[in-house]
Amino acid sequence: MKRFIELFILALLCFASLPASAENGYDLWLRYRPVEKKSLRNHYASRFSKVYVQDDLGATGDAIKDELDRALYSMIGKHPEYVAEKKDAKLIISSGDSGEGFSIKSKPGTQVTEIIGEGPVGALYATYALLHEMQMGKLLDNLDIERRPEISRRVLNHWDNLNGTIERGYAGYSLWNWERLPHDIDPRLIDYARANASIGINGAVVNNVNASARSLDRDWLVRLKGLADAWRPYGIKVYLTAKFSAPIEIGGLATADPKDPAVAEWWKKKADEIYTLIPDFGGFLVKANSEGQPGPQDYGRTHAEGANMLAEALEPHGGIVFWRAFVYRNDRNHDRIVSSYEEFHPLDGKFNDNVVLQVKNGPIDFQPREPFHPLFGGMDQTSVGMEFQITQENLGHAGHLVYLGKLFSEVLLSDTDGNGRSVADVLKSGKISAIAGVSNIGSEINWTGHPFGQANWYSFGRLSWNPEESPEDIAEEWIRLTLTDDDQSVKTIKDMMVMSREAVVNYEMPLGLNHIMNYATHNGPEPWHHDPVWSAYDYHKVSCDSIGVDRTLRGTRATAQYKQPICDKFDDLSLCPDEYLLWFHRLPWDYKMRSGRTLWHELVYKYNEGVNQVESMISDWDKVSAHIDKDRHKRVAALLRLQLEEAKWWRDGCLLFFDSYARKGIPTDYPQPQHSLDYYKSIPFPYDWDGYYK
Ligand code: GCW
Repeated sequence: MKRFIELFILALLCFASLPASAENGYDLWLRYRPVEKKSLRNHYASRFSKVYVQDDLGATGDAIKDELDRALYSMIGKHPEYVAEKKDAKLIISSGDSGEGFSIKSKPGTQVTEIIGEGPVGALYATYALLHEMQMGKLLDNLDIERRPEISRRVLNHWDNLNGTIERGYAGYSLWNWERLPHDIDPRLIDYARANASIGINGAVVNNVNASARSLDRDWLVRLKGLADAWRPYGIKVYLTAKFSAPIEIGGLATADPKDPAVAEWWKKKADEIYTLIPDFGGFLVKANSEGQPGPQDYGRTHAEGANMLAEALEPHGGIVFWRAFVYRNDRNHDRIVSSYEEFHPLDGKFNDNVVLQVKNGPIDFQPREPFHPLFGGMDQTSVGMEFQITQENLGHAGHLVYLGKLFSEVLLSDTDGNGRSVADVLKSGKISAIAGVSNIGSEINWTGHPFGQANWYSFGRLSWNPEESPEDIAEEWIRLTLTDDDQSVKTIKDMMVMSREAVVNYEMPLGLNHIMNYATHNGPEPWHHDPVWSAYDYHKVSCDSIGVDRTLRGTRATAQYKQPICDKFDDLSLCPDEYLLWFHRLPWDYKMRSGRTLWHELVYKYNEGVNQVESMISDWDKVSAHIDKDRHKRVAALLRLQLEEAKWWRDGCLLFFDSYARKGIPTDYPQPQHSLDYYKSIPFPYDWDGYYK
């Protein structure tokens, strides 16, 4: 009988080693695929045969065991046996009182592996790291791993509304089942926590920055406690957005003036109430005086005065305030790019210690490529945190394959002062170091809509832990964990991913162009948008002889916001990299580029290069079909075809539009648009619910 069971398990394992015919992507990078090689299976089986987990690790200890159970059963068909004594164990897991760092060491000459976490969560992170080694097919003989996160707050920002919709979310509805919380913890909430813990994410702001004051009502706080309790074992703290006018809206006060003692008192009481329910509540994220949100300036107070009032309420409990720097004047005659620095730079040194200024990666708004925001390196006495956007608001939504690890890394490694002080160094040097990513997940079965959107969540977590990691290596690991282990396919897919970010820049907004997407949906080209309130013309300023915005010292002086020699690098045309050319400079159509082409010709070249890159992604994806499960292969193939169609829409719409000014014509050795400019202008924008589906 025993032999029969063994054969049966073996047959199952062999069967499982073929690309599965149906994978829906739900398991993310935690698929724990069966180990095919018998010798490796035996190697793992002996190393995990007896496991000691220090018994005071609490609920985190249970989470560790749960993960080991799942992973080992799935990978080698066996559950570990837990033993009470260290001396009997092959795997020893213990930890100190607190902290996220850990070590994993093989004991020389034995089959014993020892994990030591600084705290229980460190031990959990180590467990994921050990399972990661196994998923990558490594032997566990010579492990000598020591890790500690470089940035302390690694947080997802969910722009989830209380009614379940998600602002700029393209993967379904919110996962928070408020109506049944705190009683019913949907298993997805635990899988969400597992996924985050496996990549070191340790916080979640659960509601939209365009906030509803109601989320601070006791009603909601009680529900929030359900999430906090469920996620605590995984090291994830909950945060809330705080609407500045809440004292009026739900507190019954006549004002929200931060200098009014009754207002400050209201926030103090609110903080006390929250911490009674959730003792480790992370704090508040605030969008103030931005895009119509209320804020301290409504009362003639500064951002610092507003932030500090909230910070004082949270401080006795150890909470912090993320105060967003995303502000701009609603004035078309004022260059939006310079607004946020102008507003916040004078406030350097005025924020309390438990305030982090949360700054978007670039000075406009999550464009396919932006130079780093000059507040990184420009606020030496303030903790400055990063805000990336994982959801692809301006990069094809969940319809386009765009690997953002490249974008994140490009920004994090940008030199802020010519001496190699990178944006990542700036983040790390804050009293509180912090990095946030606007999440791309929702209720879709595979979490992110596009199967490759998972790689963006994954790479955000990995780079938050260690901003210096190579995005190429991260991509490769994600592919091996998530899609396939076939070496040739891994290489092909990795090349596609690495190129994909450049592709979207090329077919949407090359050479530093920006903000020329559709006004409402932010998907699809609309460089022609022009109305009294908002105009794409302010961002490209196209005319018959030139294009681009002069943001040099002779123009809007955006370059002056950077330290030297970075200022010169952007300001001096002979130094400015091509990718930021039209961001900082206004140039004639016949301007000679480094390539030898004219500016107009270069634009044609770049838009076409983007389309060609998507075409080559399609043929590359075709090549790996034998090594990817059918369902996911088919879905990505279909999405790539959509991406190609939309890339051509961008290329042809933008080139025809710009040429209606330049009047140069598209050189005959490039594909010619199939339709007129009017046709491209008339294409309805997907997701424009109001305009299209009414
Ligand atoms: O890019 C813009 C988005 C808004 C968003 C805003 C912000 C949450 O289009 O949807 O609002 O940025 O970051 O506050």
